[in-house]
Amino acid sequence: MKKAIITGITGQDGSYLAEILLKKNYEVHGIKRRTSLINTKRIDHIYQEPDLTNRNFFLHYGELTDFGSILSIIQNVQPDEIYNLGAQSHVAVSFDEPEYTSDVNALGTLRILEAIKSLKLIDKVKFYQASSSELFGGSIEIPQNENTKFYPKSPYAISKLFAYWMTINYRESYGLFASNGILFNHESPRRGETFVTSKIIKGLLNFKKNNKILYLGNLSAKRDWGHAREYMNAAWNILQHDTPEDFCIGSEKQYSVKQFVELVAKKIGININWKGNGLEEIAIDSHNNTVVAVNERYLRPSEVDNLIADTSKAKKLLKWDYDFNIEDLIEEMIDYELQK
Ligand code: NAP
Ligand code: G4F
Repeated sequence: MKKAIITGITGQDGSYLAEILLKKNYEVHGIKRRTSLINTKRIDHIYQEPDLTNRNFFLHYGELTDFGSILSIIQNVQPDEIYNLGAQSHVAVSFDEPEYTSDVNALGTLRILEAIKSLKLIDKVKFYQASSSELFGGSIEIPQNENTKFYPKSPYAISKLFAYWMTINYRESYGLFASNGILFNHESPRRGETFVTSKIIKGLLNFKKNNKILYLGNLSAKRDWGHAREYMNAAWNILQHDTPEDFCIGSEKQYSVKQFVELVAKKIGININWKGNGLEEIAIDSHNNTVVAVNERYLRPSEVDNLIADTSKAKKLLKWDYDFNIEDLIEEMIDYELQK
């Protein structure tokens, strides 16, 4: 039975990846940091009591900022695969907490790589790094692929750039099987509520129920949004490839934040029209109520305008075949909220 460690097990992606690996008969070890309130909602359905016989799912307290905790978990588990999904993953927050973001995302990755090397596990472990399309940031090349020049535009993206290159450096310097999945935005019912897709869905449902205005930031940013579960299958595939390599994973389709609002509004039966420009832009419903307005608070000091994936390499080498459309994704997210 293969053993895998997942950092970021309590996050959106960690929870999907854990399900996928358990189905493939892995022994899964998740690293979770201590929180004052229990935050295992996304993995409660796969949790196993400590006294269960034949357990194959384990949680370990650990912190990406704490080398000792990372080292001892890797030493005790002796994993075959490590998926580094843990991160301060919010781009806007990274402008407020650039040092912490770098400590977790950049140095956290280095700590894992160094632990693998110190424990002499270079020939045993395969390492997956959760890299991001944010690396492309201000790139003018459309669509973006593995050869597109990086132009990170936030402390988050810069921390991920360090981790990206450190992953390649351990591959080239020491022969570690280490790969970057450069994933474009991916969403699901488990998406954190401060990311724009989840915020829009919850916000428009709230408008429908309570007539409360949804405040957003930049409406014209364009993203390539896919489904997190499908992308975690790709993460697993990346580590099963014959050689360690870096892959772009996305849907190859693009929508603006404004278009996403329109799609959600249509699905839940709010008829909207846009009025005004820039900070004054609003969406109104057929009774002239304001549904969406812009609030400066949600604008970023620097923005990534235009992301869309070219996944030719993954299609060819990993047989990446993504056919989930955005409307189905939105429907799944809305249904989940309504069931709650
Ligand atoms: P997420 O929902 O924010 O989950 C992040 C996970 O990291 C959570 O489990 C979080 O724990 C954990 N974490 C945060 N700080 C930590 C620390 N100091 N030590 C240990 N664990 C820590 O993010 P996600 O959407 O699942 O994304 C997974 C990874 O993919 C991240 O690295 C993200 O940057 C990257 N990525 C995401 C996307 C996307 O569109 N979702 C695209 C490209 C790349 P808590 O639950 O305690 O907060
Ligand atoms: O949903 P977002 O916060 O995601 P963002 O910044 O693209 O980052 C996500 O995807 C990356 C992959 O490309 C990951 F690496 C990263 O970890 C994270 O998962 O914002 C999407 C767009 C941005 O342009 C933002 O400015 O939506 C715009 N936006 C407009 N109003 C807003 C809002 N974003 C948020 N979070 N909240 C708003 O009110």
